[in-house]
Amino acid sequence: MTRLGCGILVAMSLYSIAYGASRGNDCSNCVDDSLGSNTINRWTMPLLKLGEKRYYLGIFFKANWYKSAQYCRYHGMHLASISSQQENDQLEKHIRDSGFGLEHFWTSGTDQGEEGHFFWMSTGRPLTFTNWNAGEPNNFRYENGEEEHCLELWNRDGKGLKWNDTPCSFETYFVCEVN
Ligand SMILES: [Ca+2]
Ligand SMILES: [Ca+2]
Repeated sequence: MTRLGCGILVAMSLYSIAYGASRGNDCSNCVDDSLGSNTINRWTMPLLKLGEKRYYLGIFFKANWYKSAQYCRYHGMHLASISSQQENDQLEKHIRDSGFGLEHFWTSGTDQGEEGHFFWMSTGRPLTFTNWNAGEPNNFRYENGEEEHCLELWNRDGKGLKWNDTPCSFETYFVCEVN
């Protein structure tokens, strides 16, 4: 056997030992096999199940909307979409209970495709339920010419995590979801 072939065999054996040993560990809060081949996520992504969905709060680093979306996709998820008051309230409570109620969080909402027409990038669907803060979305234009096209959750005035359109280049926390 070639050195390379031997190396692959050893790597595969180690993988199956590690994988096999962990199979007995029922990880109900983790991304499962059906989400793709990236099974390493089974043990690394703490997800919380709320209703039909499981959520991951991206609270260990801040990133712009694109990088946040990429991070969620890499881990078999999408940036979150919010389709009902109940879903909104559950997610808000989860964020607040986690101690991050005063932070900003990206969702998958955006009107980059057509100004003023927001949709959820995660599902391709237009917004059916909305929870905009007063005066939002205002598509504010900044000095550098950038306008607001990405939907964040933000407790702007102490009235809860309402929706706001903000520049997609803004770096903040984010919420990933998986069904
Ligand atoms: Ca906009
Ligand atoms: Ca705004």
